Amino acid sequence: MLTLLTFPSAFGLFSASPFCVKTALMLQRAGQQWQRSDMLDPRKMPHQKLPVLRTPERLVPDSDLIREWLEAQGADFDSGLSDLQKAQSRALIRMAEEHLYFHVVQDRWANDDVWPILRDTFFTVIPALIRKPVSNSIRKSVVKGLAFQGVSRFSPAERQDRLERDLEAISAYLWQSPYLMGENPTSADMSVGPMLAAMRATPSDTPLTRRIKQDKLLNSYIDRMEQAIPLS
Ligand SMILES: N[C@@H](CCC(=O)N[C@@H](CS)C(=O)NCC(=O)O)C(=O)O
Repeated sequence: MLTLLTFPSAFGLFSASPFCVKTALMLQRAGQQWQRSDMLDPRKMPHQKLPVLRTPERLVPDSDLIREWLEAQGADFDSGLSDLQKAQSRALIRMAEEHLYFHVVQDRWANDDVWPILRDTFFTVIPALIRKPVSNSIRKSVVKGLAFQGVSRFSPAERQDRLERDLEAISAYLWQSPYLMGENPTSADMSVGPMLAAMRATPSDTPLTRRIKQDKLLNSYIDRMEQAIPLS
């Protein structure tokens, strides 16, 4: 059986990581027999990140490479889509994973209100005595990564504006149909849905959680996705 190495469930989601949720959705959709194995420290993994799929032959890192592996086994997440829709889908996936994702990280790791909740969710396995210094040093490196990536260099208003433009682009699709590419969930939904769900689930009242929670269209889309491909 396939094993999905994933960050544990958190904030009411299958996993704190939208990439792990995406991969679980793809495994379900592909009709594979699989089980989850929770992990908190990915440093021994091929990319030092999760998700990773353990197949009978090897460890497959990265949700996109896992997608390719599943497609090589016969999965077709974009069945019936035109070449143009597949191209749009690729762009939406990149927007979610290479832009929106960093706003989720910023919201969770750089926010002093969220941090104590995050620390007590993610770092419980670290002995209480050293939990604070160890988790603070991990936080420091994540925050440094956000500065390197660039998202934390924008003012809150500029960040909100960048987000707004992406959310409007996603909404433009969802005004047309229940899922991004039509009547059924496809690969774009498996990236964008979990990313929006992660934004909504951050355990604090932030401009981003508020923005998503107040948006009927996006909220109902997140719920629809969760119901369309249930993850136990
Ligand atoms: N491109 C990767 C991104 C995965 C990723 O960023 N995973 C994060 C969690 S959401 C991670 O493992 N972070 C741990 C770290 O960077 O140390 C994918 O699509 O799987």
